[in-house]
Amino acid sequence: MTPKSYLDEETTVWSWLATTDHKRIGVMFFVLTSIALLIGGIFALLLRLEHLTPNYTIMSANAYNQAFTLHGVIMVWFFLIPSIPAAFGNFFVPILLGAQDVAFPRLNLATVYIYIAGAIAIAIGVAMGGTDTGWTFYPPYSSQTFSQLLPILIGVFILGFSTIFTGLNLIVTIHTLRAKGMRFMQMPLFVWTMYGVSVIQVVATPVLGMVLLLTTLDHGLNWGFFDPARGGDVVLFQHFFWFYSHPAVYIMILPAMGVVSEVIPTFAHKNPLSYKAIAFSTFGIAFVGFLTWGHHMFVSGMSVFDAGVFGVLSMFVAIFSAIKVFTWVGTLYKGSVDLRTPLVYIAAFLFLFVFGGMTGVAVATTSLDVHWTDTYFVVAHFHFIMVGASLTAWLAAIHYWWPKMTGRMYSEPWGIAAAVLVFLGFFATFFPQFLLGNGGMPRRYYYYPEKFTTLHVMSTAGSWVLGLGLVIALLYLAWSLFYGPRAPANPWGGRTLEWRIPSPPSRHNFATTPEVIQPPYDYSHPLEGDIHV
Ligand code: HEM
Ligand SMILES: [Cu+2]
Repeated sequence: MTPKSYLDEETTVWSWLATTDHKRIGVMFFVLTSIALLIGGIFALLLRLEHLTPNYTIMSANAYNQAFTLHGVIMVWFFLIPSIPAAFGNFFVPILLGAQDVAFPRLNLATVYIYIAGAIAIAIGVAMGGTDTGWTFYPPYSSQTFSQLLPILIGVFILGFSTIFTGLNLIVTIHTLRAKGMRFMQMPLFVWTMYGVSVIQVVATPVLGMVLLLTTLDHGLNWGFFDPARGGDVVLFQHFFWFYSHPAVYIMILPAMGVVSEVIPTFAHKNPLSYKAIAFSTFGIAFVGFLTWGHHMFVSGMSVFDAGVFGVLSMFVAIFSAIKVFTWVGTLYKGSVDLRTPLVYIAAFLFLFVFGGMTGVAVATTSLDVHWTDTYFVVAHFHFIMVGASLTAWLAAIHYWWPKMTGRMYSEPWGIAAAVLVFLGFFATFFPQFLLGNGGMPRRYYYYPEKFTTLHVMSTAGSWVLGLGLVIALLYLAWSLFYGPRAPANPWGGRTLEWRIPSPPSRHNFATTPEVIQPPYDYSHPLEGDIHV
């Protein structure tokens, strides 16, 4: 008799709340981060609606400041950072390694509750009146604002531990729980990016914790770490904050790159053009990512020499990213390409990531950045990467692994329709923002001059199309949960280990520990190759 699936084995609420199954924890994170996306998305739509006209449209200037602060805090820390590692990383890394669970299952469960505790602190802050500093919490404003900053700082501080423990767990899992015979160079590429991202999570997040703590002391107890009048240094905050937050943008993009590296070989039915190039460039990005934080501070008074060094180092990230892009495109080239929903999202990813990355190189050029910094140009740059690339890859991951996680198929025509709407809506929302920024529209401003109206209206209309695409995806996925056709074990003809076990998998994934003697992607052999499961 085949064992029951992880969904059917026990069905009580308690069996979920107290589970140590990495798959159920992954599903819980998927639900929690999706709720965060929904809330952050509603804020985004309201912000865009406010900018439909140059003056008051739906909210006061104060409410606008609060809305963009919460939008940023929720999207960065509650959605983007955990969205792939804590949900899909938790669910799939052990399976891709041939393991039964992560190394520390109870610590894994704790990360869920730490996340929820952080979210509760934020909710308390909002109930007390919210804050208006922006997600970057820059002093001196953050030391002096009368808004309710403390609960927000504490919420993000708590959440950081969830990120650190997820990273720790995945690192130990990758080192100790690989299947018999699986050497490092036989790990699937998604696992490599999870390894890189986990290292960043463990090394960088404590620096965020520290700077949040110092800001809490400055704001709450009137200490003076960042106050020059008392011997403090206001720019020191920016160094600490970006020492974390630049690597953090790679916490958001590396997992997306891992998804791309899985989806492309499966739907091109072809081995990655160079497994080593994709695996090693991950570490190039992770390492150089720690040396570039100063590019956020070109106008903070740093020397021309320092700015030049940070600018050039930043461009190395683009080299490693380009290695990946060429390898992915080379994998697709002459493959037998099956254009299904996940691959449509990946096509959008490739276009938008290259676009966003190129504008990254542009803003890393000091002389240009002096003109663009703190304008909508920067807003457009990072949304091209964080939404155009990371969110798009997250959507690809949902569709790619949906049959495995839920045991159901979704509607392919609806999937493709939603993907096209998401792409068009995204482009219409954010492309005009490059033009706005270049024309001189500053970020985080409530009022704007009449001459910017057309571009702002285009951007707002785009946000409705993007929102519509996401709502359609939500609807047909929810429908598929109950009425979708049953998924076979391997609907796409994938080669990695998750496709060798039933959909959905059983509680311990594998009946016997698999032995792996093949490289992870071996399209030169017929499907039932030499992997013994
Ligand atoms: C080719 C690689 C990249 C380069 C050279 C680059 C460069 C830059 C530079 C110079 C800035 C500062 C602009 C300014 O404030 O005036 C910036 C801002 C930003 N970038 Fe990138 N970037 C790259 C990729 C990425 C990626 C992959 C992400 C996210 C996943 C990202 C997210 C951000 C964010 C969030 C900000 C602005 C944060 C803020 O001020 O609120 N960038 N980037
Ligand atoms: Cu940066």
